[in-house]
Amino acid sequence: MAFELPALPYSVSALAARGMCQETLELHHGKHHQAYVTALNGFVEKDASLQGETLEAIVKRSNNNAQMAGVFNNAGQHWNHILFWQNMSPNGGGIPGKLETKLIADFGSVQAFKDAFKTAATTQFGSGWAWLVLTPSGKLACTKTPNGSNPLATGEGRALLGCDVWEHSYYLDFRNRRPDYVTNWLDKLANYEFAAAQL
Ligand code: MN3
Repeated sequence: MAFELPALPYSVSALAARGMCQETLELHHGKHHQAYVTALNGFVEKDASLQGETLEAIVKRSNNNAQMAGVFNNAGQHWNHILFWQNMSPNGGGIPGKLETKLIADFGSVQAFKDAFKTAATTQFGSGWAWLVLTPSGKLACTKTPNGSNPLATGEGRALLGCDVWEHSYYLDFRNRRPDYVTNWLDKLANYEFAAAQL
């Protein structure tokens, strides 16, 4: 069974008032994410050993495998974007008490968490992702990965929030200003309800 582009959990114009315009979402979801899904399905069609495998299994198996770099890039990006759409909300930015308590316990303050996340996002050289993960030791941490990689591949923990810092994610709205995109993402777009539900 082929992999499919999931529908957005909101309309393409739903995030415009919060700093992500309709054109960004139309291109990012309808073109970029669709291209990863189409490419992944192309690899699966040509490799019987991938057929019937879950997306998670394909990401793990193709990680650090030079012969499967194309599979990994597209499977990783499909996994990352499925999470990314859920990681934003037209009512984003509000942090539920349960998550706020844990952020303060593990980072010292909500602002310290945001600073750490922003550092991860802005120091990722070139394309990639910034993450809030629940590490295997039970503590929250901010990490970053290049290109299509993710915490599932690196084993750094369960991804609670992932912010796409590829230029296609912010160039129409913020041009070259990645730090402004990330600050806005954390304050107005991030779906902390979703993150809290993963704890
Ligand atoms: Mn993207």
